[in-house]
Amino acid sequence: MTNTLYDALIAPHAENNAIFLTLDDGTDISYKSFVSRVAQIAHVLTDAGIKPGDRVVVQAPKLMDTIALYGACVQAGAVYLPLNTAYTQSELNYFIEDATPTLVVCDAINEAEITAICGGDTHVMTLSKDGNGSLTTRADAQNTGFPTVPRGPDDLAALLYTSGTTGRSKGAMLSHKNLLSNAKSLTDLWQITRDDRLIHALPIFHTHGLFVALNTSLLAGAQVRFMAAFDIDTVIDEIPSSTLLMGVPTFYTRLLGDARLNRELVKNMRLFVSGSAPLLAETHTEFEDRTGQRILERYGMTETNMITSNPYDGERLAGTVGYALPGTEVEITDNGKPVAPGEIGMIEVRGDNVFLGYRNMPEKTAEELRENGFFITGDLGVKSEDGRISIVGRQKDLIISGGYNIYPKEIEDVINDIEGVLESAVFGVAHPDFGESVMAAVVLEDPKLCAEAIATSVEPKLARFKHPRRYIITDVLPRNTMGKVQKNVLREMYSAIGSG
Ligand code: MCA
Ligand code: AMP
Repeated sequence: MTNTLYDALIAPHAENNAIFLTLDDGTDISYKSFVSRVAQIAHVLTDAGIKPGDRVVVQAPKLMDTIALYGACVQAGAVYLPLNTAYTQSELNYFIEDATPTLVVCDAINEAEITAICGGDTHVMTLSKDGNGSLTTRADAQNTGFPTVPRGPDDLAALLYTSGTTGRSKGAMLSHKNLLSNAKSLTDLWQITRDDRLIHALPIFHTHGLFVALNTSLLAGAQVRFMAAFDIDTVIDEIPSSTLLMGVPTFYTRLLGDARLNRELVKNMRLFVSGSAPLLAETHTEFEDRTGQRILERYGMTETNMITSNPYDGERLAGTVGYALPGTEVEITDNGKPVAPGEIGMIEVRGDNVFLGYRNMPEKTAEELRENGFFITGDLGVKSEDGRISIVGRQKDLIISGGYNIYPKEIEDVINDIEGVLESAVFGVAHPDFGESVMAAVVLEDPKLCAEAIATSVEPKLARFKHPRRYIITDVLPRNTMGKVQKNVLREMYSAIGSG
């Protein structure tokens, strides 16, 4: 019996003594010991009664055991559901209610809160920043061999929530095939091998840090310098002994802001990859001038994994996201009909990388995933004669701040619920570090309400990175003749004052 992802990513390393992870304290974790740890945690899962297809919610720090827990879910046939560690209790409430997990793994500091949300039906185990917790204690006592649960290509491997334009997060259901096909395409295209050493400074609760970075490393047997978070000094220190960096544009603007970045520093680096947000052409050019290396920009989504990439060998063009990945079709359409090269349209994508649908949301799934298999991304693009894609805008109302996606509707709903608020519009303005940052224009019903009071009400409801950095109290929101709020006008009006 086979297990699509486990057999490809983890099983081959059972006797591999090479280093998989190097942690911040200098500890090396071999591939072989990682495989054993995965098995130990898989035992913990089945001992807790987890069955194939059950969801395991994970809001845990970035640790070796957190990745082993991902591997264990794959091996035990469970569905891995990672959550941003910044999410508040009220955000967690929704995810837990929607996903109905059998187990939630969290930092011990959140255990009481999460146990209260779960009620009695769900197991709660802990995994804290120091690496201790009830999950690890249980795992330590387990056998290092585990009978892998069979799972096929179309079985669910992960459920990743992505905020929506309607304000409600949608659980994107990703199959073993979705994840493996993408990992294979990227590993081939970017020529990742066991000789590589990846600087891993991304969070592991999103596609970029979890699947793009770790699935490709596992597939290739590469070494990973596993950092708890992005820290400029650590990254600079590790560059000379590494070959690969995957990051969001903020990583690159921060590197450019550091005088130590030069040709000599990066001479052993083979590839710098950027994604999750638009990389400014000037960042691309400045990086090449300083280092002699051209950043490779790629484009993806939670629902589709990676869609396009600039070539490894060949022209990496600033301001473009490259060609459709092998096995992935990309069309630029007008209402589903392909438009001519050079014309702007909706980016649609089809392939083994495209998810199965949104959990519990058949109508949303039908709206965004066509019967012919094409997924409507909400991004606007153009395709050149030779198939190179450039993203020129977004039809969806979305702010990308430091690589995190923030949907204005979700924030507007929270602000509009505050007593004394008539209406609000949340929009993004340019930010030198994060690319974009969040601002809110608010029309009051109660003139006594002030920006500080609104901020205080928003605070416990939304993760910190979603908080508007500035509130503008205004008499009226600019609207077009259809009555739609003109966010471009707000952006123009308030860009100059900045978001603070
Ligand atoms: C942190 N803060 C932020 C952000 N990050 N605010 C807005 N946007 C952000 N991205 C706030 C914190 O709440 C805190 O606020 C203050 O900044 C400092 O927090 P700290 O954690 O120290 O920040 P940092 O270390 O400077 O983090 C910036 C970062 C990080 C390294 C750019 O945000 C990051 O790792 N981003 C990557 C996100 C990512 O992986 N995206 C991929 C999504 P205060 O001080 O006020 O309390 S996957 C995806 O998009 C698709 C599929 C794709 O194509 O990849
Ligand atoms: P997520 O909701 O985290 O899945 O983010 C997906 C969105 O991030 C895409 O729909 C794009 O709008 C954006 N994105 C990802 N990569 C890029 C890129 N290289 N350039 C511009 N936007 C990007």
